Amino acid sequence: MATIERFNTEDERQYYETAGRVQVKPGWLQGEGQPMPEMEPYLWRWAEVEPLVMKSGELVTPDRDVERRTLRLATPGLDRGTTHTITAALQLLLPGENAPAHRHTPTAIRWVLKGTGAYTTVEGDKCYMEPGDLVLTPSWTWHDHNNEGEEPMVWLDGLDVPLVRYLRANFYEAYPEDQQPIVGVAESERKFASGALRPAWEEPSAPYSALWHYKWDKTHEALHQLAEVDASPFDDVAMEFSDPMTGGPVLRTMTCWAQMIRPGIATRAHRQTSCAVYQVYKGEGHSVIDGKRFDWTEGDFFVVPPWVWHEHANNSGDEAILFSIQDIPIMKQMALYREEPYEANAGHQPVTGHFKG
Ligand code: GTQ
Ligand code: FE2
Repeated sequence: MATIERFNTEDERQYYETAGRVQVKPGWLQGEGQPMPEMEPYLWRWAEVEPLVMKSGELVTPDRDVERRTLRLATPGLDRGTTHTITAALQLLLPGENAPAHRHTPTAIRWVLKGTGAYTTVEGDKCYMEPGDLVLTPSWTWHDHNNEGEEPMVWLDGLDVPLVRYLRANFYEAYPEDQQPIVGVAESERKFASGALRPAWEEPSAPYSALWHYKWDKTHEALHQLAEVDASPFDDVAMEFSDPMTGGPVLRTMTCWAQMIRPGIATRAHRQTSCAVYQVYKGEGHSVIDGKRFDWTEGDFFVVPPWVWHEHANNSGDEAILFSIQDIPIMKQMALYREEPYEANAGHQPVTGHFKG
C-alpha cells in the first residue's frame, strides 16, 4: 500500500490506514489518466545491427542450443517489446538450418531483409521468402522456418507478444516433429494471385487474412501505380497490406504498411494513438519525431511511440521505401483510435534536436 500524505486529522489518518489494510484505494488520490510517457522514439542503424546479427550465427544454433536465434529491437525505457504492443526482432537462419515447428497465440509477421532459398511453412503451405516479402503467421498457426539455400537469411519478426502477455492469453505449443508436413507450395499466394480476385465460393472464415504471403514485386508495383494517381499529405504513397476476403487489415492486432516517400517530399506531421515500428527497406531520408530529427538510411529501423508528432521527408534523388508494423487495428476495434494533424507552421514541427543514438 502506497503511503498517503494527505490527511489533516487523526480521523482521516485512520481512514486511509484502514483503507490500505482492507486493500481499497481512494480514487481521489490518483492523478488523471495520461498517455504513458515511458517510451521514447528510437532508431537502430543497420550498419551497427547487421554485424551483430551475422555474428549471432557463430554464437548460437537454433534447435541445438536455443529455441530461436533472434535479436530484439529493445527500445530504451521498455522492459520488453519494441513498443508496449509490438515486439520486433531480427532473425538469422543459416543454410541447412531449421527453426523447429510450433504455434503460439501471439501473431507474427515476417518481413524479409536478406537472402533467398529459405521458406516458412505456415499450416502446411510452403512460403519461399525473398527480400521485401511479407509472410504472416497468424495466431495459433503452425510454423517452421527452413533454409534450403546457400545464403544466410535475415528477416524482421513482428509479434503482438506484449499485448497478448498483458491480456494473459499467451499460449505456446511445440510440434512433435522439427518440421510439419508440407501440404502445398505457395497455395495461399496462388489462390489470390491477382491481388483483386478471390475464389468465388469462399467466405471469410478465419479472423486473419487467408493470404499469408505478399510478394515484393507486387508490393513495389502497387506503390508505383498509386504514385501515378494519388498520395497522402501525411504518409505520401502509403499502402496497407489487406486481407483479400475482407479488404481490411491482414491481422486483428497489427497492420502492415509499405510506403514510398518520393524524392523531394516532406510530409505533414500528425499523431495517432497507435504506434509503429518502421524498417527502411530502400533509400534514405529522415523523420521528425517529437521534434527530433532522425536521419535514416537503407536497412535502419525506427519506432514511433503513441501520440507523438511525426513526419517523413526524402531529400535524396531516389525513392525511399518504408515498411511498418502498426497496432492500428486493435485501437480501432476498441474505439480508441484517434488521429490529429499538426496545424501550425504549415504542418511541420520545429526541429529541436538530432537523434545521435
Ligand atoms: O520465428 O517463430 O522473433 O515464435 C519470436 C517468437 C520469432 C518464430 C520471434 C517466435 C518466432
Ligand atoms: Fe513462432
